[in-house]
Amino acid sequence: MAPIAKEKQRSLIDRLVAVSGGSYSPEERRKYYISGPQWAGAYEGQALFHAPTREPVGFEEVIRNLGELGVSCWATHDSDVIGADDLLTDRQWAIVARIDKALDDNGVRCSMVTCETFFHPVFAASAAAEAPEIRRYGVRRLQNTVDIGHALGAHYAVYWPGTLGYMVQGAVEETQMLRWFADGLNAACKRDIEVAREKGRPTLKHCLEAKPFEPQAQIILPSSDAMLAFISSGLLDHPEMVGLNPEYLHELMWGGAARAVLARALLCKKLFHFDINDGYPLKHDVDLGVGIVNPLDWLNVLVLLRSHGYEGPFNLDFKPPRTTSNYGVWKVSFPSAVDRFITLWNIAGEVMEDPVMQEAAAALKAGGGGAEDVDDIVAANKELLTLHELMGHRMFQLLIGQHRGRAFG
Ligand code: GLT
Ligand code: MN
Ligand code: MN
Repeated sequence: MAPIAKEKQRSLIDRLVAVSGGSYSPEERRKYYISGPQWAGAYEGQALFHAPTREPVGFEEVIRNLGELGVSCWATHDSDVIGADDLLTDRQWAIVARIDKALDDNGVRCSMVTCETFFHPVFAASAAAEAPEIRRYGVRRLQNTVDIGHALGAHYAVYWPGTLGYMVQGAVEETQMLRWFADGLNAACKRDIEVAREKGRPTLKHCLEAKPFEPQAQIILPSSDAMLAFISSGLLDHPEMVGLNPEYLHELMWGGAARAVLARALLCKKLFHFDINDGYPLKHDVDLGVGIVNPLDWLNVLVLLRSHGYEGPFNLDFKPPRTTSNYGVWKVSFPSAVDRFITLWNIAGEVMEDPVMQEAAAALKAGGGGAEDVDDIVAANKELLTLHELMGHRMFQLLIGQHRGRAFG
């Protein structure tokens, strides 16, 4: 093939996207509670060993593109949209007004706000650091994010505590740090109750998000389960307002089974919000688009969530790869992630109705019959238990459409 001239590359992308097909209309996409975070749309490709590969984009551009694609909601950190010098000043409200207008103009809602307590140097030792002035500043930022959330009509606040832990052991006392972390959350909930009352709005759902090993520190709340224990530790004034925002990849990162993590959160009634993406077990937080690495596992996750009536947001917390251009972020990254999600959601519905899956599950639960002696129990279930593997294969068939007659000659 001859080299593709620069000016022909976008039309090549457009043509191959069209030939690939399988995309949903913006109206169809809007039926789902999907949010696009500012930091995903604006991610420039930078990382510890990586320079940016894309140009900066502001919230107007992100919100406009989400509106055009049919992503119904937008989410942001306070500092994604308001510079450190403007935060906590009157100037921030002029920016909030511009955001509100952009949302309105593009038919997008703000679903979630999150306070950045990990990037700025003031949080080098976390927002629950020893010095009281750091913690006081952290509380002001948390409460201010609650105010911004109410001003923008959000229903969720997310907390990823970043370096809540230590790089060097010995200086930090973990129980104390956890108490200080709880103080911050308590202050956020208190402020929320006041503002919600003033505005006649429901309080926000406050969602903790775990990440096991990033950034370079020992994390003291490394997993969703650790956070569940923290919520019921007695340190929180309003544990009923606090739940989880698990992230699919963060659970894979520690070698967990995302579906089992979600099941535990569901049982505790703490699955408030869900960050959807993909990546590889026991590796870095690469944040690839949902379903691009582990579609079968994702199908299983969505079967669980559909069968338990999860109604919270699905937040596209992914990072378009460094090899994708600014144009590609909106032409390929976002629409393809949303469309894989919707397709997997629909296939999950087919799994739930599939007669093979239903009959196999029912047969396993029926067991082999009234044997009591241990050898008889083993014998009574021996053939039945082969159904586990058959069900796994059936999931694969459902994923690739063989149940609809797709065949390879
Ligand atoms: C950070 C993290 C994400 C969180 C964001 C919310 S911050 O980008 O890697 O998983 O969801 O604060
Ligand atoms: Mn996340
Ligand atoms: Mn991540």
